[in-house]
Amino acid sequence: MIKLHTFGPAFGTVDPSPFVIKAHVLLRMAKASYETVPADFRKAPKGKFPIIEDKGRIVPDSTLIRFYLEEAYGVNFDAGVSPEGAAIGWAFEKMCEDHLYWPVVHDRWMVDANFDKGPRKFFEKAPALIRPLIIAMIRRRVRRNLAGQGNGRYSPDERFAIAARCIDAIVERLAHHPFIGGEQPCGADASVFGTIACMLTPYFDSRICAYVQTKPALRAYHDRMLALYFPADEAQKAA
Ligand SMILES: N[C@@H](CCC(=O)N[C@@H](CS)C(=O)NCC(=O)O)C(=O)O
Repeated sequence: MIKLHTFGPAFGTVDPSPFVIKAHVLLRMAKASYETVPADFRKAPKGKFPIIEDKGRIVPDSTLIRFYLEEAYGVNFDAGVSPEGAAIGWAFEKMCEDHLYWPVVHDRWMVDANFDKGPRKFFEKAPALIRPLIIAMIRRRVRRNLAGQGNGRYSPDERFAIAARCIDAIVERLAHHPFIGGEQPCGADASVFGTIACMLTPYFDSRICAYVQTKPALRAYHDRMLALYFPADEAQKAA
């Protein structure tokens, strides 16, 4: 059985990482049987998650996991949409991963109150004596990553304005289609859903997430995806 390395569930979502949520959805779209195991950094060749283990192979990176499932299991994630829908979906996916992801990282890691109730929990198992050092080191690394990517160099208003434009683009697309590629879910929905799920959780105080939470279309999209791929969670929500 495929093993998916995860961090979650945490902070009101299936996983704190949108990329791990994406991998969950891809595996469910592929109807693969899989189990989750706690993220093991010693096994992560790129030092990031998700990774999957399958038949003695380790596959890192959510997009490479998709490619692997396509190749090894003959899954066509985009069978339900047109080539144009798949292309548009791909562009939205990469907008989510390479842009919208970063303000979320910023707000969780750089805002002290959010960090204290969120990512700080990841370090609870570190030895108490060196825990503050590890936390300071990792937070410095995240700050460097944010600056390297560029998002960390924006003022709060700039960061919000650009992210809000991305959110508006998703809302506009979903005003015309129930899913990002068209009438049926496609591979990109795994990623867009993961991003939106991480922004809909009210757990963190974040201006851009609060903006997402004002968009009924995004809540409806999230719930459609949840009903399709996480029916048990959907039932819990309704209860
Ligand atoms: N391109 C990667 C990105 C994955 C990624 O950034 N994962 C983050 C969690 S959201 C991670 O594992 N970070 C751990 C670290 O950087 O130490 C993918 O699509 O899987």
